[in-house]
Amino acid sequence: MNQYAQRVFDDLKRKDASQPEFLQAVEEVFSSIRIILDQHPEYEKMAILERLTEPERIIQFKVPWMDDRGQMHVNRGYRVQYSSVLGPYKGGLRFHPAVSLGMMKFLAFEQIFKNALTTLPIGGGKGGSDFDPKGKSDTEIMRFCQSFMTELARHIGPDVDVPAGDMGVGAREIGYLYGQYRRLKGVSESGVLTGKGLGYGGSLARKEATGYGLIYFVLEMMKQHGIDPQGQRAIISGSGNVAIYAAEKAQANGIQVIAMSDSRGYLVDEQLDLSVVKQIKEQLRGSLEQYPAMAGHGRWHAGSVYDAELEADLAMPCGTQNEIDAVRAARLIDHGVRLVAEGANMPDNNEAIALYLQNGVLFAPGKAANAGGVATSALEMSQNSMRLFWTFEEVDDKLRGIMISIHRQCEEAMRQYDLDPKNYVAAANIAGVQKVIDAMIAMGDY
Ligand code: NDP
Ligand code: 2IT
Repeated sequence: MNQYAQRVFDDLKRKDASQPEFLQAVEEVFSSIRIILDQHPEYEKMAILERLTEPERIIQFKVPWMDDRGQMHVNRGYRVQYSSVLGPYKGGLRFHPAVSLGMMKFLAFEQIFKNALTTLPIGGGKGGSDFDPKGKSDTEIMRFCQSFMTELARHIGPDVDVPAGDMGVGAREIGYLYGQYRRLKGVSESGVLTGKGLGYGGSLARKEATGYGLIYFVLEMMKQHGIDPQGQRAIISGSGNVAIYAAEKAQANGIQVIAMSDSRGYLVDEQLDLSVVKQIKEQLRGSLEQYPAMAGHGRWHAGSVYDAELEADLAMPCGTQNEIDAVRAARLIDHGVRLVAEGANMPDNNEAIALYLQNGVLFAPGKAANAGGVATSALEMSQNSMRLFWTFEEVDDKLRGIMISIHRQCEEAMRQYDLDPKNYVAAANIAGVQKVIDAMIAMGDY
């Protein structure tokens, strides 16, 4: 970090001491962009880093809801409208008991630069609630979503702020949220949310987009570095929306997925049957623990897949943040992992990333590798504005093109700044941040 970045970071550490994930995300970005800060000493007088790190607006609200037994509950709702420099605030909603303001800020901060890399006109935002969807009935989920939207509706709009899904929020929740928005506003503004069902304004390929996009990016990395995907062994953590469709596209390209996980444990299976994983997670909303009995093969273990001794070539963490620390990263490297690509947001901590780079592991950060989801959300917005639908192939082709373009932007930053060609983290941060800074300066005192 250069002196200016260190001063701004120290100030944030003081002001946001209770937001460790946010500070971690800022530290990763500030450390990566040293080279552009050194080349632009004028940025300090312009307070560029202060302007980048201060959210435009934070909304926190009360979400009261009634369970099926008539008991009332209150959860906390958030929407962090971080940056509208490049377009309407855009980013998902997370429903998870660990949600806090610091978590929302880290996710919204990451989203700004991820969205910039897509080259589509979207700013950065994120929201959610500490509501735990696990074990809730469908009617409880519906009442919660309706109450959440009752407050959120006044703050969003197709040209203002466009939420979507994230952990714990999928098509079912988006449907309930969208229904409530329409009733409150009395207008058909389908572009106000993305990830909608196909019958009411959703886009084909949005469900698959983050996972497929991750693999399109990984295939570009492999092509660039002379690796044949056929027969590569992969660990994919998580078994939610991102993990499932990453596994599907990986298998379609000859990559063998040997392990997947969830919040309770992990599954190891050399003959992984993804249709059983889909059935457990998308229909039964259950645990991978059920897999061996249903599939007739595979082994279930409690704990983290990153504490297992598994021989693999690739790791694609698609579960949650900070799954991999230095000890787990060292274990992956010792067991043969040569490429790590983040489907989740910030699943590797900064010490893990440093170890990958020291050991010549190809590393793609989430803001580049998982940008396919939000990019396809922006394609959903385009279709809504045009009032038409593209075919699956049309959307998928555009998604692939966007992921290839993000890879190209990373390569260009590597060339321009003479970076280590395995260091996609510096390249992605430089490319994403520079776009936001340039637009911010062009528009005056943003
Ligand atoms: P889902 O809720 O669909 O799935 C999350 C998965 O992670 C579940 O399998 C869950 O287990 C697992 N998980 C949760 N906590 C842990 C833990 N502590 N250890 C191991 N696994 C855990 O969410 P998504 O797939 O949508 O999101 C996954 C990640 O990808 C998040 O970081 C999200 O921010 C990011 N992301 C999502 C995008 C999207 O379009 N959805 C786009 C870009 C990034 P269980 O099934 O037991 O709950
Ligand atoms: O982290 C992410 O990029 C998402 N959860 C997707 C956001 C979106 O608006 O589609």
